[in-house]
Amino acid sequence: MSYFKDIPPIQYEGPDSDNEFAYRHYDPNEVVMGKRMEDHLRLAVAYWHSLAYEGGDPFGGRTFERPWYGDDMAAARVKADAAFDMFGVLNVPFFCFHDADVRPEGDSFAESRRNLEEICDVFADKMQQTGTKLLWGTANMFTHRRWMAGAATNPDPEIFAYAAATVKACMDVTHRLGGENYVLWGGREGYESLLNTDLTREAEQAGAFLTKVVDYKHKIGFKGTILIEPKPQEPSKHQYDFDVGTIYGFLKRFGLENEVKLNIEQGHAILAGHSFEHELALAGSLGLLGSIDMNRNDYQSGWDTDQFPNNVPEVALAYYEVLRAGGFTTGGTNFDARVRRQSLDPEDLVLSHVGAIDICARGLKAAAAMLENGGLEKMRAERYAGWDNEASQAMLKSESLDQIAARVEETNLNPQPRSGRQERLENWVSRFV
Ligand code: XUL
Ligand code: CO
Repeated sequence: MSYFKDIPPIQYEGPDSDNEFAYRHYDPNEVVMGKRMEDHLRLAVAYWHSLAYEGGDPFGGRTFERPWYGDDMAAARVKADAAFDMFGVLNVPFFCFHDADVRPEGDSFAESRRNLEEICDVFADKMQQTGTKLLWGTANMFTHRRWMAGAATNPDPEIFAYAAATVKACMDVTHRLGGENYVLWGGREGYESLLNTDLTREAEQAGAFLTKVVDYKHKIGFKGTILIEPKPQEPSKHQYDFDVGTIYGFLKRFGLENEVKLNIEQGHAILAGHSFEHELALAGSLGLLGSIDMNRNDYQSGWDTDQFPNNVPEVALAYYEVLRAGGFTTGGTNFDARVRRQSLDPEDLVLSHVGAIDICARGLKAAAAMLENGGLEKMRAERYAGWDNEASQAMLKSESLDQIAARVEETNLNPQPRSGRQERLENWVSRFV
């Protein structure tokens, strides 16, 4: 009997519906800027938060009671049944998982790999039956104690080897399941103390590791995108994949900037001292925008609280940058979000997603309306219009510092500041959100 048996499939009923179990704004078939909303958002449920998380926090353990908790293959199968029931209730097209979310750890590497492959056989059947697709797969190289000092950046080469074998196994199943991306988030790729850390070696190890991942992708003919997920801290005090700008420098250093893109998460952007839209805009401008992990942090606590998004203006500015960058290709919107530990019921798991999906739909529609109106781009173009002539371009490309200085004196240049119009632009945005 399904864990979600009392919950009807969630359908679009429009903004006036007062049915809790309905979408008010997410209509998969509604066409926004020439594309179905489902194809824009490419929504995914995160297996770890909705199926594997047990309600623990640093001060207390499991609060949830789910019939699939357990560390054997039988439990993993019950969990898979519940997962696909939930995807069906929500009518989301994608899911994402780590190896550790879906299979029990074995007594050896080979047994862990076989467990993973066996569960992925179950997934393959269910995906075929339901049409649910895999947005991305990934390896959990942060929970088990072996990873405490990092995976690729570990001081111990045996851990590097174990990490390489782990990623190979996860890429293999991702490839087999038709996954559209493969994600690397390096929660322990960083350090606790600089006193015991060789930064130079660790960066070389990370570069060598990622190069092997990219080579392997080509070797097996995986057509998806390799994505790195930036985050500045937590669990490590300092993490190497700090933010978009930092990863760009890393990719350039190892010649991988055309091979790897980014999976950008709202809460991680905030931890790095940026806004989500900043990280998305920068990734878009560098050609690195791959996919997003949608959530929100608690703005007071300063932790990565992985809550469901509930702020349309913020989400609208995020999708504005996604649309401006041309929208998702292999990427999508993964809800890297979990219910609070007091939210015990199956309804909580489902309705948390329903609310978040509606927020994303509203954000997307507002973003599309802003882009179609063109007001922001027009004001921006006007602000930089001085650069759109030959003389300005010549200054950038060919004039030397002393030539520019001479011209400034010859023409008695006396530039006058102009308004940045920030509040007018904020007012403009408010009309759409
Ligand atoms: C951790 C986080 C991860 C990655 C995948 O903060 O976001 O769940 O998304 O490993
Ligand atoms: Co994430």
